[in-house]
Amino acid sequence: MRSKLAVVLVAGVALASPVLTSPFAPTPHSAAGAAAQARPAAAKPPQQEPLPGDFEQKVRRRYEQIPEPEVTFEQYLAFEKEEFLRLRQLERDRRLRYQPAAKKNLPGETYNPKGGCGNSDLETAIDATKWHGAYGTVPGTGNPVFSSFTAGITPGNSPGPLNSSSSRHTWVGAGTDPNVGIPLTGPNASGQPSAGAVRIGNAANGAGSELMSKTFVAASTKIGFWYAVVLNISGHPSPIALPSFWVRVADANGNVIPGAANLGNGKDKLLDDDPFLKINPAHTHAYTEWTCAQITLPAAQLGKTVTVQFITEDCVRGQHHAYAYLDNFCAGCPAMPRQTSPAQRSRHERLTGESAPRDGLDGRRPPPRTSRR
Ligand SMILES: [Ca+2]
Repeated sequence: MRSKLAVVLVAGVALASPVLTSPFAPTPHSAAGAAAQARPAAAKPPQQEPLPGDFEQKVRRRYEQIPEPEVTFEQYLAFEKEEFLRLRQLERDRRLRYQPAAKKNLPGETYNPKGGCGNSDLETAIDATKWHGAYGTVPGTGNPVFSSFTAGITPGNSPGPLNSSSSRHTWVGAGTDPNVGIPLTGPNASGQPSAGAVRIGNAANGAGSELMSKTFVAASTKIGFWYAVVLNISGHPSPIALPSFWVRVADANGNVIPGAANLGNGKDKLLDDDPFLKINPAHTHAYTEWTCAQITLPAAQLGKTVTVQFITEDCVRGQHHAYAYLDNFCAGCPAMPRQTSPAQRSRHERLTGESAPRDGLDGRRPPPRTSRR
């Protein structure tokens, strides 16, 4: 299994305390430090170079300090090894790093920064000249460090099994999700499931994070898109430990544009304990049906470079996955009720302790949340 737990783990190589002992612990990410420890004199490809002699010993020491490990030591070790090698490779070749606003093309991609709405319906394939892809891991802080992500759309248009950790950005045709029974593709103009979409992330564990993004010059302040989210119910109390889907809209400097994205809960992020998510009969996954959401840019962003990132994050403790489907980028959203009912607000406030938005729930009904695991 590929390491998705790894930033957390490899960060531990350079840190005195193991990140996984607490999802609240700060997790400075040090690919450079990890790579420096591992770099031998021989000029072999990074994957073929030996691991440090005490690698497994250190991993075991960190593993034994995890109060409630959610993976076996063998899984933990495999995660760490793979992530160590990934970061070592990134350190050797910086062109492999995810650079959302890069002016130079990335290896294997001929990305056009003015791609904008190109390949937005994803009907036949993912066009790697119109999308950026990347993957990494979720550190203990819960905040992915995108500069530590490896660029590329994988496997893209090749088969990508849902349960494979290597299926990070997978083109999917019409079908049904095996975990929650929703269509794999967003609606076409007739309102029926379309011929193709993309699945971001997978149903494998390991604290992985995947993203797809577009960087373009904003020609409109309104950008609609369709998404469906499937989040493995973690039962964890910490917001940063929860599987999530995040739509991050950033300006030309990479800073989040506040309030630009609203996933229907008044926020740009959905966590697995959001009371407005549906729950599958097996109570293993929280999910949304296909939903249209809209990005609203400030007028000051017109004519400027904007990056929209669709990000899935597994739980940082390593056992619970997150994935999402995306379709119809740049589509307009049909008119939908934007008023939240008093009953919805009441339930939201009772379950979350937070004030419920009055205009952002899109008529979604809070599901029963009496059984979690
Ligand atoms: Ca489609």
